[in-house]
Amino acid sequence: MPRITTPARLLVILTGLSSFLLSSAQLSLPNPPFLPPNSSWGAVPSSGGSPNPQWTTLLGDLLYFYEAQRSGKLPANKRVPWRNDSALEDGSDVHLDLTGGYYDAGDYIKCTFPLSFTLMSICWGAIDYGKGYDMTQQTPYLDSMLRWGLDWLIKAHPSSDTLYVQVGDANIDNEYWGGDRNIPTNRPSLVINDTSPGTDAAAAASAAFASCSILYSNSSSSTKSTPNASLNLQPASLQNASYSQTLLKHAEQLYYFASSPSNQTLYSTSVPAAGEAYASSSYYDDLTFSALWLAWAQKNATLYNQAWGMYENWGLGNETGGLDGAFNWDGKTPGIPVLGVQVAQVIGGNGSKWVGEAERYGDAVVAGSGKGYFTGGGLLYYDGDSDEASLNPALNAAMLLMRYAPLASTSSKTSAYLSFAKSQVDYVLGNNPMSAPYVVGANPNSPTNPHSAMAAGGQDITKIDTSPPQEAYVIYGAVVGGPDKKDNFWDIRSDWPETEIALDYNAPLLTLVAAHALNDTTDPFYTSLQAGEYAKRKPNGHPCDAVFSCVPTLSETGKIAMGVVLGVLGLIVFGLLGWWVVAGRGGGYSPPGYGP
Ligand SMILES: *[C@@H]1O[C@H](CO)[C@@H](O)[C@H](O)[C@H]1NC(C)=O
Ligand SMILES: *[C@@H]1O[C@H](CO)[C@@H](O)[C@H](O)[C@H]1NC(C)=O
Ligand SMILES: *[C@@H]1O[C@H](CO)[C@@H](O)[C@H](O)[C@H]1NC(C)=O
Ligand SMILES: *[C@@H]1O[C@H](CO)[C@@H](O)[C@H](O)[C@H]1NC(C)=O
Ligand SMILES: *[C@@H]1O[C@H](CO)[C@@H](O)[C@H](O)[C@H]1NC(C)=O
Ligand SMILES: *[C@@H]1O[C@H](CO)[C@@H](O)[C@H](O)[C@H]1NC(C)=O
Ligand SMILES: *[C@@H]1O[C@H](CO)[C@@H](O)[C@H](O)[C@H]1NC(C)=O
Ligand SMILES: *[C@@H]1O[C@H](CO)[C@@H](O)[C@H](O)[C@H]1NC(C)=O
Ligand SMILES: *[C@@H]1O[C@H](CO)[C@@H](O)[C@H](O)[C@H]1NC(C)=O
Ligand SMILES: *[C@@H]1O[C@H](CO)[C@@H](O)[C@H](O)[C@H]1NC(C)=O
Ligand SMILES: CC(=O)N[C@H]1CO[C@H](CO)[C@@H](O)[C@@H]1O
Repeated sequence: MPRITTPARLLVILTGLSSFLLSSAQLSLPNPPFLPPNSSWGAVPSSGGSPNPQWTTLLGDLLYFYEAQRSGKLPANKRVPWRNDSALEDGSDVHLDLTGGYYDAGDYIKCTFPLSFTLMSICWGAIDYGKGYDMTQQTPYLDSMLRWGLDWLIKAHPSSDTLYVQVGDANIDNEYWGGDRNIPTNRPSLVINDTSPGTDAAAAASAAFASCSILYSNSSSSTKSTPNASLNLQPASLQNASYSQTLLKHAEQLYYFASSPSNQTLYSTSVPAAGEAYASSSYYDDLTFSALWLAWAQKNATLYNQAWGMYENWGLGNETGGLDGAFNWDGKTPGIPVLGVQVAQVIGGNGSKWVGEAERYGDAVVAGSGKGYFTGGGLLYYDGDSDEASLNPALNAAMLLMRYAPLASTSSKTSAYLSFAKSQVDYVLGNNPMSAPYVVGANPNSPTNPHSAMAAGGQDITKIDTSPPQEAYVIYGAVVGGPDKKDNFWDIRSDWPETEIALDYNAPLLTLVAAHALNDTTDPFYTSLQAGEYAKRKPNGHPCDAVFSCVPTLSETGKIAMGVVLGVLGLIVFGLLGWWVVAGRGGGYSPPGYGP
């Protein structure tokens, strides 16, 4: 620890004071602060009540995670004791202040595209389930979380057609495994602009600004989007009209930048280095989604109608349009009709076409008949999208259908959507074949090896799993990637597809938990899980995924089993051949299993 001289002390006090003054623009934070209790607390059933103390704590933990991910100069009243100021030079390469914001995941890059999705998702949830934040006294932390992201996004958008899409180099970053005091300083600032445009990134940032602008506006007139007042859907109490206007201005500029006809291209095409971490596969979904958000923020019927036109012209409801796929930072299509129904109600438009699309999506999800299907343990799984971070597509679908449920055309759809949403939340909170709640620090069976360079406390990238044997810090409230498609989870620190943590992983659970906090007196599933349950079920070895390849090595028993299978197959083939000869079929021959 360096000796602090008196002038330096004064500087520390002054900096502390200025960050106090800055933070006074937001809601004042509770004193004493909310701090996560240790994991033992999550194994003690509560006595219920409203709000239920276990849901209250979980909501607090999920927000606390974002505080652990903060970049830049941290305020004097920071709650995560093991975090330090970091990346204080960000933006210096382009003579801008791009310090602040959030580290994306278990590493130290800052990525605008998934951050935008995260902020949009959280603001959407807080517009509708805001009472959950209010009742649990978490609204000041929600405000602080959102402003830490939005204030950075404002800095990243210094003029109408300029948006910084990434700070840091994914390749340099991938080679660094260590704490927040020695982050490699070569952190380029990557930008889109008129000559180097990015429709998807600009539209996604516009959606973040627009949705949060609605949340911050005095929205009693903006958010009347539920037919049923007893559902208690209302925004969190953090309104600030001038902040809302600022956010709206950024949303408008970015939407017009994104939708300018001559500037439509993927940001990963214009700025390939930024695409290495989060390249999106299409910008049609982003543009349509952001048109709806801006239509809501501006109460703009013209834009609302244009959004339907985009949806149709670009075939977003068609087979390749993404409606039967996952909702996430890349695929926004499933969110579009759900939002469309809400916007129709706010601006008095005809939402019946959106209702049809939303229910086509919702019915396929609950039946497992779209691209998503259910694992043996009951998790919604999309091959491809779920192979890395399996919980995220499931939670995003649950969030969408919970929100849509009260707007559904029949009460049986309402209850099917709600029970689907509950099943996914229960799974994530421990009602799964591993008996593992996938939120760090929530219960003794929670993961203890999240892939987070800053929480791990290691310095040696070749010894991620063993150095140190136990992670240095508990990154409370972090949702990990999740199990494989057989519901197996290994809790291996280097295995980022299963154990990494990320801004967008927490977002849908935050909304789902806010809804439980306002409306569920019974505990989250995990209070029924006592220490040692996961240890009993933890599989041996390692998963087969992007980190661990599984070249088949046959054990003796495996060879015997294979011999039996081959023998049986041989008999079947032999029998079929005989049948084929007897039946006098000619033409080609497809071995069993290779037919159309
Ligand atoms: C509203 O937000 C702005 C911008 O952050 C801030 O300057 C102002 O103090 C806030 N107003 C209130 C009443 O909190
Ligand atoms: C967890 O916290 C409780 C109460 O604060 C304390 O009694 C217990 O020893 C702690 N357990 C662990 C494992 O730190
Ligand atoms: C923050 O700094 C302290 C020393 O002041 C150090 O012990 C800790 O590990 C640092 N945190 C991280 C995440 O590197
Ligand atoms: C856009 O950004 C690129 C760097 O990525 C820069 O070379 C170019 O001059 C910028 N164009 C404008 C119009 O600012
Ligand atoms: C919001 O508007 C309602 C009436 O529509 C008013 O009663 C309330 O005071 C306003 N709140 C704020 C924070 O402006
Ligand atoms: C409103 O929702 C509540 C709770 O789900 C339900 O009991 C009630 O019947 C609903 N009312 C209408 C008019 O849909
Ligand atoms: C609250 O819970 C009840 C019973 O589970 C459910 O019918 C109702 O729709 C829920 N309300 C919200 C806003 O989710
Ligand atoms: C509504 O959207 C249209 C189309 O983008 C735009 O031309 C118009 O200025 C917007 N109206 C308002 C009030 O913002
Ligand atoms: C989407 O499907 C509709 C009807 O099935 C068809 O008319 C339209 O051409 C398709 N759009 C695209 C972009 O494929
Ligand atoms: C809404 O649109 C649908 C078809 O798109 C139409 O059948 C229905 O009559 C319209 N409803 C109203 C109230 O205009
Ligand atoms: C690459 C490209 O077409 N850039 C254009 C984007 O739009 C602005 C006007 O809005 C033009 O000036 C750029 O040439």
